[in-house]
Formats: sequence, C-alpha cells, structure tokens
Amino acid sequence: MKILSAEFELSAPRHTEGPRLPLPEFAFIGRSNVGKSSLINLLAERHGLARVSDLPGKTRLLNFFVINRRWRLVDLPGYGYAHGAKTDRFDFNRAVADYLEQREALQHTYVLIDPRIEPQPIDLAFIEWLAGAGVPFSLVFTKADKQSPTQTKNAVTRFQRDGLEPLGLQPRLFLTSSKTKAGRKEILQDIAERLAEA
Ligand SMILES: Nc1nc2c(ncn2[C@@H]2O[C@H](COP(=O)(O)OP(=O)(O)OP(=O)(O)O)[C@@H](O)[C@H]2O)c(=O)[nH]1
Ligand SMILES: [Mg+2]
Repeated sequence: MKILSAEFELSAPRHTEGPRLPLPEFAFIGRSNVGKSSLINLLAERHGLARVSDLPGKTRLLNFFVINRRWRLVDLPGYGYAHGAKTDRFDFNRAVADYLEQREALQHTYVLIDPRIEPQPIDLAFIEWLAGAGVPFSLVFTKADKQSPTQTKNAVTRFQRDGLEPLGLQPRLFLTSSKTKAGRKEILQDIAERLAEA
C-alpha cells in the first residue's frame, strides 16, 4: 500500500472526544517505550508524525492520524508505567479499555512486545484481557535491530510457548524495526487486506 498522505488529526482523553467521522481504525498498544510511536512513524513514513521519546509514558492521550484520507492509525497510551514504579499490575487506563471495547470504527489492534526480555506478566495479562473482551489483535515484536535474528526468533518461540499457548491463543505475529524498516511492508499489507474486507 502506498502512503499518499499522513496527517495528525487530534488527541483526545477519551474516544468519545475522538474524531466523529467513522473511518476504519488500526490501534497500536503495548508497554511504555516499546516503540508504538516509532512504528506509527515507520508505517506512515513520516518522521515526527507521532512523538517519540526516551522517557517512558510520553503518550498519555489517544492520538489519531489519518492515512490516505481513508483510514486511521491510533497511538494509544502505553501501560505498565506508574511513575517509574515497577508493576505487573494491569494498570492501563479506563479510556484505553473503553476505546478497545466500544470503538465501532476499530478494525484491528496491534499489541507491541519487546523481544529482548522474557515474556512479561503485564503483557500476558493485557493479551488475556483483550482476548476475553473479544478484541481482534495481532502481536508485533519490535526493535528487531537490537539483537541477532536468532535471538529474536528464539524470543518469539518462547513467547508463543510460554505465553500464548497456555491461553490457547494463536494471533498473527510480526517482527519490526523502525531502524531497518523491517516489517513495514508486512503490516501495511495486513492493514490493506483488512481494509479490503471492511
Ligand atoms: N533501535 C531501535 N530503537 C527503537 C525502535 N523503536 C523504538 N525505538 C526507540 O525506543 C524509544 C521509545 O520509542 P517510542 O516509539 O517513543 O515508544 P512508545 O511505545 O511510543 O513509548 P510511550 O509513548 O512512552 O509509551 C525511543 O528512544 C525510540 O527511538 C526500533 O525499532 N529500534
Ligand atoms: Mg508513544
């Protein structure tokens, strides 16, 4: 899919204050700092479209971007960041839950996972909640450039075996890097297919 235009539309504390015009939406979520905003910029091929930061917890609002004037990328606030406190608690906010459960325009959700660390209880708790809520999702393993392909492959296998299989889940999996652009084509293709079906 060719990106002809990518525009920031608005930020909102709740989806009910989000864009009114119903365009198909694709949401990105994951722990703080996992690379949600970077992935959105990669997909849209626009540096600085979504704000990237070394400080976790940067994205606190629901951010809507319109692509090709026809569909949206939605950058959701990260979970697992409580003012620097380490927590396994599934503490992501009500506004995110409401968006995921109630937003009629939502077509698909991409859950971002850092493959450099062992499966995190908070990611698994979130995935379990998402599946329980009946929200269709795929997994995206980010920052693939930061370790060897073998290490990433092993991490993905471990996540499937220890995290997904016990929950009986088989989501589609993607590997990405905002540095090498790996995975960009695959995710855009996935979105294109979902748009064609929508
Ligand atoms: N090497 C490398 N660094 C990345 C990649 N993706 C993100 N980063 C870096 O990771 C940090 C966090 O990236 P963001 O895109 O801001 O992460 P986020 O998930 O949006 O973070 P919050 O909005 O705070 O939840 C930044 O320093 C990015 O430059 C990647 O694929 N490769
Ligand atoms: Mg962000």
